[in-house]
Amino acid sequence: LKRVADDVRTVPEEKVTWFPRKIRDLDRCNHLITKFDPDLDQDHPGYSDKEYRRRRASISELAFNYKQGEPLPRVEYTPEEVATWRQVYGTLSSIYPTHACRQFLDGLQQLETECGYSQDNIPQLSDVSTFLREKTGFQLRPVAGLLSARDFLCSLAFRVFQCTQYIRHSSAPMHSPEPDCCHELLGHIPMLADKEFAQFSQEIGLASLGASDEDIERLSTLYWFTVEFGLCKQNGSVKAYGAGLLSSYGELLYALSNEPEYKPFTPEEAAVQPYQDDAYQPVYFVSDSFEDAKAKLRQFSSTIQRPFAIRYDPITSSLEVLDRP
Ligand code: HBI
Ligand code: FE
Repeated sequence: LKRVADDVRTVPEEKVTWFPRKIRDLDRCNHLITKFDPDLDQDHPGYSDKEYRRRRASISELAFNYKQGEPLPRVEYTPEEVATWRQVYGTLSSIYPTHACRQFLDGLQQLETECGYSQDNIPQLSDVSTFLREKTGFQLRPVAGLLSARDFLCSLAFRVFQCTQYIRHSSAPMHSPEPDCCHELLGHIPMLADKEFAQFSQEIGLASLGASDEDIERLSTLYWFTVEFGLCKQNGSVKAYGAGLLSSYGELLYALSNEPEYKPFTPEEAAVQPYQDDAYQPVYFVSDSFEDAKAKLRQFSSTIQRPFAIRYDPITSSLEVLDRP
């Protein structure tokens, strides 16, 4: 492998989709999918609540204006917002001990003792980011809503998790059609405090860089059935590690009942499994362990064809792009 000099490219540039090379490039990775946002989605619980929409827009504005390296914006949540959080936190916490995997429970406990997680406090992204950096090197950046799969995945390559900061509508504390801070802070963050899982997430991100649209589709489906809705075996029983499950009381109960279909996790199958993003999953994939999921994923990533290889440099948080021989 030799380094690709910028002036003597052997890879025809126009054939490869642009992708971020350094962490600051993530300032350009902010393309939103608006289909579930309350200004456009008539089924959003906040659709007819002007005040809610204004509030959500003002919190999203903080994310639109954010540039890599700036301090993460802090939000002073209203008593109504904290009450919504309290209800979500309290309800979910009651079933975590029986339904969540060990890594999640460990992470959440650390967040409670070290990072201000509690029913009465919506944690600030800034504090959570400091916490995660120390645990796994992950950091947060604020995002204004549901991001395109390509932009969402590529940030993971840099161990950056794009995190919404507004909260769901108070009329529907148990469900949000779009990601909100309950989904991110309760569903995703505890898992990102786990070293194995952090590495697993980064590897999906690295595999996405410069990938074709078809491969992005496969990777985001794979992400959906693992990071969002994955189950794993632990001490002989099945537990949840997916954030979509760990932030949804109804689906968490459903996923671990005897109703749904289970399949043993294989990336090849999970990457092409059809699903709807507004209903319970038709099937859940069960991994034997994280080690196992990661090994299988690594093998799968190597089947994604790219005319170059990529090396991540954690010291500079940047990518080296290498020619294939
Ligand atoms: N955007 N803000 C945000 N949060 C997510 O969890 C998220 C996203 N965009 C896409 C996505 N998740 C995934 O489901 C895959 O499409 C990559
Ligand atoms: Fe998510």
